[in-house]
Amino acid sequence: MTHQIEVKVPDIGDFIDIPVIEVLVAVGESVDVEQSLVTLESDKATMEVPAPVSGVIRELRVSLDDSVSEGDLIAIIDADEVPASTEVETEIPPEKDREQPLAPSPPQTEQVSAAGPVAKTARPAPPSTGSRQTPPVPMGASATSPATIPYASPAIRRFARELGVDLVQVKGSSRGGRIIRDDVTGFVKSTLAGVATPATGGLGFDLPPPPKVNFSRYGDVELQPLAKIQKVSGAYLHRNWVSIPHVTQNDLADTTQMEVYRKANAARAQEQGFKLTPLVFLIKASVAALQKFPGFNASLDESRENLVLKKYFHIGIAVDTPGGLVVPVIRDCDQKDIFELAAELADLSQRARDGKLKPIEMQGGCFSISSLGGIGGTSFTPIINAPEVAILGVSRSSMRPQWDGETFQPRMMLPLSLSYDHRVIDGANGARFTRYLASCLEDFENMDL
Ligand code: CAO
Repeated sequence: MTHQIEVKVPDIGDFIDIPVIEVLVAVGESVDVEQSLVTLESDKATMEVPAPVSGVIRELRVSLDDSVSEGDLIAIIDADEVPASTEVETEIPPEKDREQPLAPSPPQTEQVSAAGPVAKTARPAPPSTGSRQTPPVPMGASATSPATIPYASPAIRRFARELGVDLVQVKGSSRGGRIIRDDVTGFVKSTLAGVATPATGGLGFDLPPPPKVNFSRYGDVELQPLAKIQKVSGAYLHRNWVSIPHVTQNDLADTTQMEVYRKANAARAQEQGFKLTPLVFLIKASVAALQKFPGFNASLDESRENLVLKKYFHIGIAVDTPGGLVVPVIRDCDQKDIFELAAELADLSQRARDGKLKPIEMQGGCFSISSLGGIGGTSFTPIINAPEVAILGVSRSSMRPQWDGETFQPRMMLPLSLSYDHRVIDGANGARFTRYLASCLEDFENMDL
């Protein structure tokens, strides 16, 4: 007798469209009661959805990077036993089970919501014939074949992800080759000491460990834990910095005329409750440059042999918040005018600072802009937001003397710093893109504002 149990997303508070960051089981795999099936990650927390019963995974209805909300179907389990809380019992003849193992008819399933997110992970069952997927490292992880899928609990996978460790390279010392925390820390130590030889595509820097210093020997100190966003984004920034060959191209755009136009329209924006800053012109100029140079509106696919060219223009904007850096995405910037962009930017950046962005609002970007123009500086090296291939850094514009062939003229010059992925973009195109973007700002009247 087979009892089919539907596992749905439990009550997860006010959150909707939470990304699935880990799928921890595969169809056909045996699961224990309370074994985690998937991991969901909101901007505030990571939660695992456990199996309400033991049995065999019959169907998986979610994939990595799907977004789910309360009540969405995650999986159907052929339960070993009917849990006491279920109301309907369904018997499926074994013959039918064999004929259509992946297509149970909906009325024959029982509905059980998972008990709720669990803070601590239940011990996973040892791997059988089923496969476990490696954690999705957001923003451009490489795929792992089932043959190389490491055997580790979700908590260990999360720990490894925070440290930027690829578990494929770690040898498990526990029963059945399961990877435990000590294996991960041991791997990190040996890598830092230059001992480990990465098996597959690892970075394997042969660096000495950072010095261990007792700072209090030199004066008073205080320990301040990093904010959650800093810890999460720090790992990704580190990965992007060490795994992408960055080149930063600097240029200056003459925004003297654009500034006259912007100031003339500032009051109109003010009346509508937002500011018209240079950033919206930069978004428009970026879209124009991405349209002219499609290779910048692209990502490397998992094989790293093809470029995925995007036909949409979603621009991520780095926003400085009390908890750390976040990058909300303004969608379809080619279809919005500068006032619409300014209104959306004001809304997104305010909600980013209030910690109220939905995960979906930070996904799907094609190209990012990091503007420090409101603060100062003359140039910097922005870190590419993988899987994007370029990011524009903007510093503060200032009046500078420009030679017009006869004399120096005072012009409002805006510094641009474009970091690009040199595996995908060569230096000449990096310079062409940046110059074209600057020329769009200089001839702003020709832009689709
Ligand atoms: N040159 C001169 N002035 C500039 C400017 C520039 N490039 N960019 C903005 N300004 C001015 C604005 O016009 C505004 O002037 P007023 O107050 O007189 O109107 C002032 O600086 C402040 O602008 P702002 O920062 O509030 O607005 P913005 O649209 O330029 O930026 C946002 C919005 C959310 C991107 C920004 O507030 C922010 O968070 N920036 C930090 C991004 C960051 O941390 N990046 C680093 C990431 S690490 O790579």
